Amino acid sequence: MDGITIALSKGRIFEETLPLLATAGIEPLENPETSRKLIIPTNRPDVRVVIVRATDAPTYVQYGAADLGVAGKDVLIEHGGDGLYQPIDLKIAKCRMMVAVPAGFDYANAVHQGARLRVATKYIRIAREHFAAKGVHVDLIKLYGSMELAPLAGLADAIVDLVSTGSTLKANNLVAVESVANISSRLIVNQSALKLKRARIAPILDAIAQVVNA
Ligand code: PRT
Ligand code: MG
Repeated sequence: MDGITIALSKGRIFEETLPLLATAGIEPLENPETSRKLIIPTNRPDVRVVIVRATDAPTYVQYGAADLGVAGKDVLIEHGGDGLYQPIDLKIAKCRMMVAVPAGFDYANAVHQGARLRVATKYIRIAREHFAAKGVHVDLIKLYGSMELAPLAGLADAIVDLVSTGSTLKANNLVAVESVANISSRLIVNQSALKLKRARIAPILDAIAQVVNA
């Protein structure tokens, strides 16, 4: 496609990216929450939005199936940055990646004793680096969702997961015991698309950078 394709995931990223796109004069013509369409036209005939899973946005942009996209730093660290230019921290979809344990579990003492902890997470790479840097011995268990269940069901001693309001942890009788990283979403750009379509992409980046840094 000669125009511009933007990869977004449904939910908070789509919602919070909308006002940023609007400042660049781009308005999607349908809402992915109500439409089943995966390719959404915009008010600009040369710009379209493709709806992808949050974890797939870097892949679409890396291979050039989308020129631009938005992805959480959590997703970007796990994916790796290959072929991606990450010019703007959009400061949206903010949360923290935390270590959490069942209320009553003495995490500090377990770490102090040198216990080997079983940690369930979707974020194997981030968790491995975090615990290695602290010299904590862990067995990492890969999950694809509902991390909060793992300690309750006896699968793991701890989890590494994203926390925003904290109500999911609370509802499951878990407490956050350590911060791993502050997370927000980045604009990602295919490197060769930026060269080949610079005349069209650069003004979009400029408009977004201006509101984000205002
Ligand atoms: O939901 P789905 O399985 O389709 O995919 P996804 O979870 O990858 O996508 P989505 O849209 O939920 O998240 C997209 C991005 O939003 C993530 O990659 C993060 O960068 C960012 N983000 C910000 C969050 C949260 N806040 C967040 N709270 N992503 C997920 N959560 C989850 C968290 O995993 C936990 O289960 O919400 C729950 C905790 O929320 P609180 O408010 O109860 O603390
Ligand atoms: Mg989710």
